[in-house]
Amino acid sequence: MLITTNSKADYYIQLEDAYNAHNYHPLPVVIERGEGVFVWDTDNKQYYDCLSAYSAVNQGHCHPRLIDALTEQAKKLTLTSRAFHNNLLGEYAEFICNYFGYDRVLPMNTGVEGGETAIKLCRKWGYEIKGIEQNKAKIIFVEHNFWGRTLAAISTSSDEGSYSNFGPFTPGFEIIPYNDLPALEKALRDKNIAGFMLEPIQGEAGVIVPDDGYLKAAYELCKKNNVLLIADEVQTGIGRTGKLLACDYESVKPDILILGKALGGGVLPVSAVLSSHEVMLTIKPGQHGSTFGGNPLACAVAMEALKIITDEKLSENAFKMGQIFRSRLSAIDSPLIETVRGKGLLNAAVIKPYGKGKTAYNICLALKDNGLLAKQTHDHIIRFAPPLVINEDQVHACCDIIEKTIKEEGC
Ligand code: IF1
Repeated sequence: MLITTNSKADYYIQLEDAYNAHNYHPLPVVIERGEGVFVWDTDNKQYYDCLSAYSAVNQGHCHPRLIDALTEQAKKLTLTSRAFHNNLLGEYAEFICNYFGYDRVLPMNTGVEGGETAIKLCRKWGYEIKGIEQNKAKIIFVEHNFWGRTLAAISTSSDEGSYSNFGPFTPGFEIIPYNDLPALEKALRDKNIAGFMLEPIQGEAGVIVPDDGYLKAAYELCKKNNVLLIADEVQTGIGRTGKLLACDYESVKPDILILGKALGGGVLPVSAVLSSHEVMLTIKPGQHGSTFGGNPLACAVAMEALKIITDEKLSENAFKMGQIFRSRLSAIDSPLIETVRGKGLLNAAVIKPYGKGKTAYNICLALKDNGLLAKQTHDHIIRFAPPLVINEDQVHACCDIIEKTIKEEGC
């Protein structure tokens, strides 16, 4: 295709536009290189990455230990399929089960595969252990959840853009309001409920932090009703919110834990579902799996990704840097900012249209021009989620850019 432009970025954008599905509307920036908290575009302009690929790059871009783990293993063995054993899967399974305190793991690749796996495990447990009548099992979800783009995932969505014209939808799901214990108590009276699946903090919904105690109380209600609590920590897990898991803030140990994104350190798609012997062993050989699930390359990378979180104390750093970040943003005196919220380094600024009716997208464009990349979620919320390796000077530099931009846009 003949593209006439003097700009490298424009060339790549036009090429992408000509040959890709239009299932995204990215910011007009073309990234070519990444290291730590920084990325550089095709004109070698540096940016602070305040999205971290939606929390998949918690360890920072191209972490040398991850690149080494990837390249060393890639020279030896990358994929055997599960038709045969390999020398890393057992070691990885033991490592990750001990790391998070679970009996067993079912390795998958993407976060949504983790969610699908959790639902299959929960239903199987519902029929074979809880004794729910065949094909009557239900799982409760919350409004404004996001756990991926598969048909099951969009069947639980309350966002029309996610499900419109993709029906018919998967049955057996109920949706209740988030952060609403009476609604959960009422829904749990149904004896066909097998599970309750939620994000401990809702990411895509706009970094919605539930009331203190909600998660713990929800867990207790599930226990009381013999229902499995399924925590989707694909985005909130692995240090992002200032603890290893967001569930750790309330000492809740979910019956089924879903991990993804930063489990692969932003280098490979790696997801995992962790649970007890009782739940996990309801799935027998041949009843679930995937070509790449548990591949040796992913095992090597995921073990290193988790070791980095511990060795570099990235959960603790996220906690401290997040406090600085929120206090700096909350101190910005601007009619544009309605509120700032989040935990650890999963934060959001809620923008209210002011005067020129600025949207969050406009501000993200201006932030880009000022050297910081962030993405809006919905029209009025900007998520700020830098890699967890960010240091105090870099947090202040990011906040200086945000403050400067907000003042310029809001004046
Ligand atoms: C896109 C959103 C975030 C997730 C949670 C499971 C998954 C995700 C809590 C599925 C994935 C990604 C998907 C990605 C953008 C991003 C996203 F904006 F779409 F909603 F982070 F908020 N559970 N979230 O956040 O994991 O299958 O993608 O590996 O679709 O563009 P996945």
